[in-house]
This record gives sequence, C-alpha cells and structure tokens, in this order.
Amino acid sequence: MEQSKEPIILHFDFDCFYASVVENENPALKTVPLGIQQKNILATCNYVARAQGVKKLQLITAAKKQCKNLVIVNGEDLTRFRVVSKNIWLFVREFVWHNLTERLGLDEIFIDATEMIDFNMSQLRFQPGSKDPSFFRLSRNDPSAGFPFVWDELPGYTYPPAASSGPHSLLHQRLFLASHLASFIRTQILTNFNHTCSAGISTTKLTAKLAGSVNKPDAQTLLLPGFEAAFLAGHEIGKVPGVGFKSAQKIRDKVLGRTTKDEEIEFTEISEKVTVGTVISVITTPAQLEPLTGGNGQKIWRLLHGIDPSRVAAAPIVPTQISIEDTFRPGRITCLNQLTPVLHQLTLKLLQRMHADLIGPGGEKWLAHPKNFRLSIRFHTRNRDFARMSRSGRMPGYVFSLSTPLDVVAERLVREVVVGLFKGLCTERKWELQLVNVAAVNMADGGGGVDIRDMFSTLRPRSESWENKEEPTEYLDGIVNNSQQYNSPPEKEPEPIKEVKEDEDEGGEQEGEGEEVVELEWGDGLSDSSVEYGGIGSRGFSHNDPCPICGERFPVFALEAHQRFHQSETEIEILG
Ligand code: DCP
Ligand code: MG
Ligand code: MG
Repeated sequence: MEQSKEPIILHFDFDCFYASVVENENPALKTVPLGIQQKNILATCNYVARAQGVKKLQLITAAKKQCKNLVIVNGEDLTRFRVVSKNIWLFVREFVWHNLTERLGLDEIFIDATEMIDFNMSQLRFQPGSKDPSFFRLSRNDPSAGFPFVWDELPGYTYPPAASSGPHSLLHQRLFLASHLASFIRTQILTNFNHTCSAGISTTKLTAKLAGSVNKPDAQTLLLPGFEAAFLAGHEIGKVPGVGFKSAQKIRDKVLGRTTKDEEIEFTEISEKVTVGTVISVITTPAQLEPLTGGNGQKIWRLLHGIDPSRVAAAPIVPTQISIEDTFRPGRITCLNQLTPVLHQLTLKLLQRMHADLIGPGGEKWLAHPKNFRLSIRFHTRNRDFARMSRSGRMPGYVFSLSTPLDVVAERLVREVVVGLFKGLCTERKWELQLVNVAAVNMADGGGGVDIRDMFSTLRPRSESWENKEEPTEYLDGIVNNSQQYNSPPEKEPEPIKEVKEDEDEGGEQEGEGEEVVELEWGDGLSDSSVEYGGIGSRGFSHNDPCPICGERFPVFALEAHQRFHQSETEIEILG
C-alpha cells in the first residue's frame, strides 16, 4: 500500500443541538419556531426559527419581537443534553478504529479515520467514471461488516464546488472515501438517534471543523486538497478555532491601525470584520503576532496558514472527575444549619451529573464508579487568604443504585459522609464559607467488562450493512486504562486541590451567590480534552477471571482491587 502522510479527519457538529434534543422529546415542536432559553438569551433555536430571522444567542426579548410565535423552552438544566451527547458519542466511537475520536463541547465529534481509509484504499481500486457499487469495510477481520457506496457519487458538497466528476490524486481519493464514511456515520446517527448533523472532511482538525460549517444543516463538505489556504483566507479572524477573543480583537486593531485598551477589549463591539487573508497580508511574520496573542504567535501563525498539527486524541469514555461548586457572600453560610441544605443541593446536582455522564446507553449500567467523594471549601478571611482545603471519603455503594431516587441518595450521602468531611475540615468555632465544591473523583471502570456494544443492542437495529465486530484488542484499550485504576491504593491524603483561576472562581456577574460553577470536563479548545481525562493505556487483557461476588470478568491484576470496591459498598469509611 502506498503510504500517505496526511491524516484524514472528520468533524461532526449537530444541528441546533439543544433544540433538536427538545424536539425529539416532543416531536410536535419540530415544525414550529423553537428557542432554548438560558437566563435572558437563546442558547440556540431550531432552523424553523432561524428561517424567520431568529438567531442563536439572541436576547429573548429581541427574539420574541422578531418572531411572535416563537416557542421557548427552558434549557438551563443541561442533563438531557449531556445524556444524548454522551450516547451519540459512545455510539460513534464504536465505528472508529483505535477509538481515535474526541468530543468538543456537547455537540461536536472529531474522528481520525486515517487508518480506516488507508485500509480501504488498499482493498479497493478506484475506477474513474464507474457506477459499480464498492464496499467500505468497517472491520479488518470481518469482510461483511461495512456499507456499499459508489465512488463517483460523492455525498454532500465540496469546497470549492467540484468541476470534475471524480477524484484524481491519491489524497483526493482518500478524502472522497472519507466523505462516504462521513455520510454513512451521519445516516447512522440520524437512524438511531434522530439527530441531523453537519460534517467537514479535511486533513486537519482545524480545516475539517471549518469545512463542516460551510453547509448547514444536515449536510457535509469536503475541503478539496490544495484549497486550504484560500478557504481559510475568507474566514473572519475571530472564527478561527484556537484564536481567542482577545487575540482576535488585538489582531483586528493592528490590521485596522487602531488601539483598544486591554480593559476595554471585552466590551468592544466587533463591527469591522477582518479576514484571515487580510491579516496575513498585513502581518507577515510570526514575530509580529507574538505581542498580539500573548506569546502564541508561532501557533496562531500556523493556524492562519491552515497548519494544525494537533491530533485527534483517543479520549476515554468517562471524565476523570466531575465537580460542582457554588460561592457565597460573607455572612450567608456561617453554621451547619445553613450549610446542610447547600450541601444537599450541590450533592444532588453532582449525582445528576454522574448519572448523565457515567451511566451507559440504555441507562442500566455504570461506565465507571468514582471511588471517592471530595469536599473542598474556602473560607472568607480578613487577610484574603483564598486557599482551598479539601478532604475525601470513600464513595458508598448505595450511590450507584439505579432505583433509589437521587434526592434520597443525596440526603443520605450528605448526612453520612459529607457533613463528616466538613467537620474534619473545619475545626474553628466561628466561620464564614466563601466556596463549596463537591466532586466525584478517582474513577474506576464500571465493571471490568463494560461492553458498550451490548448497551447499544437495544438502541441499534442489527442490520446486515453494519455489524461492527472490529478491533477487539483496541476496543479494550480504554477499559484497560480504567481497570488499572483499581490497582491504585485507596486514597490516604486529600487530593491535590485543582487550581482554579481567581476570575473563574469569582463568577463573571459578581453576584457572589447562586452562580453555580461547573468545572469544564470536555475541554473548550481544539486539543485540550486530555486535561481531565488522563492518557489511554495500550495493554490488552483477557476476560478470564470472574469476580466471586458479582461474577463480572476481570484481568487478574484488577481482581483484588475490585473486591476492595465491593467492601466499600457495605462500609462507609472516612479517609484522612
Ligand atoms: N451553546 C450554548 N452557549 C453558547 C454556544 C452554544 O449554550 N454560547 C449550546 C447550545 C447549542 C449547543 O451548545 O445547541 C451547540 O452549539 P452550536 O454552536 O453547535 O449550536 P447549535 O448546535 O445549536 O446550532 P448549529 O446548527 O448552528 O450547530
Ligand atoms: Mg451544533
Ligand atoms: Mg457546535
């Protein structure tokens, strides 16, 4: 097989995602203009509303003025969106070799399809003009797993619009093949989850993401090789992923020959649009970008020229920790009677998040069990000493009950564990709390043999066209990593406290209270989702050793630690 250097990257972004989740819950909403409200703005709106001039992130008042019959649904509780997002991602992940798939936010998925494409290139012969069906193989081992396609019938759009009928260079052919894969995955998502999405196909994460936004909704765009620079040149500088808001504004200023004071940047209206093409005609060296980009000149220079060396990371199926916190004004929380309802509320939210993020499709099985509950607090102090203190306890087994109402679990957890942790942290008689953070930490595999494919069996019609029995060894990789965590000793010390920037911590609106801060766990940049995920192991193991208590199969090395986990279901142990 001829080796090619360029990665083949697919990017998917769901159409009007929150609105689409709400529509699936209530299909009557599909045909009416629908907006999803968060505070006083629309987080998003469906395409019926967009056709009537309603815009994403518009003020509710303006949107209602624009569209009198706009139906508004509150979307402040993200649980339903998280659940759908997780289920679709886990589903898509099953198609992808080596699990080379990564989430960005709740509605975007990157796939590195290089190996799948090159394997298929080695199996197939491109015949220009042929209308004969070919077969894309989703499995190396099972030649019947895959889908038929016709080379010349390119699904979706190209940028620029293709003049000729077929691909010519090897890279063209690989990208055409990838377009067929993208189309297949979009169809699968639509069939199984009733969500449409838009997709981009290119050789970098940056260009794949941007290509996907050219044709929306329910469409896909292949960025033809050789047109990357021209394509990027037409984008407004602020639209380039990886160029932050402040950097974009400083670059605009530079190009337009004006200055905005640092403290005014956030409030500056972006009235003039400056394209990447204009920027690189004015700013001609990376060094010139350095002072405008906080020292990221090299990196941003490359992005503006279409160079993005970041790779799709094989993300594990669950985050390494989930945490929720709230901050309080002086004098608000000064005794246990005031604190207990707050602990209850935060713990309930944490449990809801654990259910959304850690229970597999079908809602019957945990993908991971956080081994510890961590409480972190910070006091108001006169000397403005903002140090956080934290203390962890074993997460009791009843937390993982799927039948007990969450409210009941939260109440018991607070009474039996959290209040004890607080008393361990607070030895003073007089105190005023400034911050409370509750976290589920130290994730352990949900049962050694978590098989997401089984969980999907209720969702997915078994069809001849797709039977993914692919890559058993690779499939286990993510699980190995999680299982190995069983070997780590029980936590003896409070966990190191996560650094939280003061400005994030204080809350943007300065209300001081009631502004819940949820730590980001999916990453908000193109390549930073590893921050809270940890790496992926590469060893395989065999499922030969059933646990004598629950019968789950484990690698030998994880069995002892797994039995310790069962002990934790019956005893509550406060550590520290
Ligand atoms: N979202 C949000 N606040 C933002 C941006 C987005 O709450 N500032 C939420 C609402 C969206 C979801 O994230 O439904 C995905 O964001 P997108 O930008 O992808 O927007 P949509 O999916 O809603 O619309 P599109 O069809 O344009 O992708
Ligand atoms: Mg979207
Ligand atoms: Mg998006």
